[in-house]
Amino acid sequence: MNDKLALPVGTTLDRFIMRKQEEFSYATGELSQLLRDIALAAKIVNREINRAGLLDVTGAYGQQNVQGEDQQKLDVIANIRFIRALRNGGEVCTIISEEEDDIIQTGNHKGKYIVAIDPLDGSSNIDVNVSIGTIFSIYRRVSEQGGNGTMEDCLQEGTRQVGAGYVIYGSSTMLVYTTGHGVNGFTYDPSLGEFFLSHPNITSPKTGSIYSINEGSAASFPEGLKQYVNYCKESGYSARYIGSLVADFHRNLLKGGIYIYPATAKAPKGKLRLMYECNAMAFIVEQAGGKATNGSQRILEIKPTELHERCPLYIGSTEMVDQVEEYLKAEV
Ligand code: AHM
Ligand code: MG
Repeated sequence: MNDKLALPVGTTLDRFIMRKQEEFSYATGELSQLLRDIALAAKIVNREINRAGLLDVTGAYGQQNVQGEDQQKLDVIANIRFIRALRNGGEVCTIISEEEDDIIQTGNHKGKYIVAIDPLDGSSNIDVNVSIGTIFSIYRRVSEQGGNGTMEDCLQEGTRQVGAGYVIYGSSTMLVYTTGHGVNGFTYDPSLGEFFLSHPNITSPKTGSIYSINEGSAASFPEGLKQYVNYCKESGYSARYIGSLVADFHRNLLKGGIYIYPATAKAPKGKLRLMYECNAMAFIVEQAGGKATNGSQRILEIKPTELHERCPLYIGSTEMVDQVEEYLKAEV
């Protein structure tokens, strides 16, 4: 799983991508270009986010997205920026976005790749200066090149991802990604306009003592989950919940912990989207040695049936996910 060739901390993202392309021969360089396009859009979105308070671009946009939630201006801006970068890059034939009802065709009929993206995750935190993120998954199209991508191209299982990552716009901005050969993290230096390798070969601690869950919905948690949360409290674990999946996931990935968004009365199928949030994080956590399930089934093996479907998410340190699954099983 780990990379053969360790590149030193401080290597630029561009150089890293180039060296990995040589090492793993994702031959033609198209995936490399796609990753660079995402990094470019991330820099632009980072700039917009940093200016948000000044430019009055936060706040509701007066429109709702397909999930019936208020769209924030920055959600819209991030959506436009990522789509534009991927369209201009030329490697992607089709995009699906959490912010759009339908498939987006880029017009790049020769593009080999499909991207699923949540352009700005953690939208309730935008207006209050708390960390937010971007999440993306990359798939190879299964349809013939030369035309638009199809629904079948878009609804592939998570196991078929060829790349996935997230950008966290936090106390620093970071890009963390995998192409199936381990996980690497890059920190953005705004003065130089470059991402630099800062977290090589990230591995998830086997266990931890942080649990991240919105306990406001505890009354409708599955019985086994209620008992697991009690166990966390009795064990003196730390409760940490930012309300931005990217930020909660990132902290737990580095420190050891579990993030849970279960089925609740308000969100009977869970809140998070399989295609835009769960699959990417599941690929990353597995590549780092962690685990992701919906409480019983491996996230990456769920066969998607619709673009915006939701699923419960139990993700993080392997032993913690195993343990909560034991509690859930015992309940039956
Ligand atoms: P969003 O994509 O609309 O921002 O929703 C996803 C977010 C996650 O980042 C976060 O973990 C979760 O929703 C928080 O939801 P809740 O406020 O119900 O706890
Ligand atoms: Mg989102």
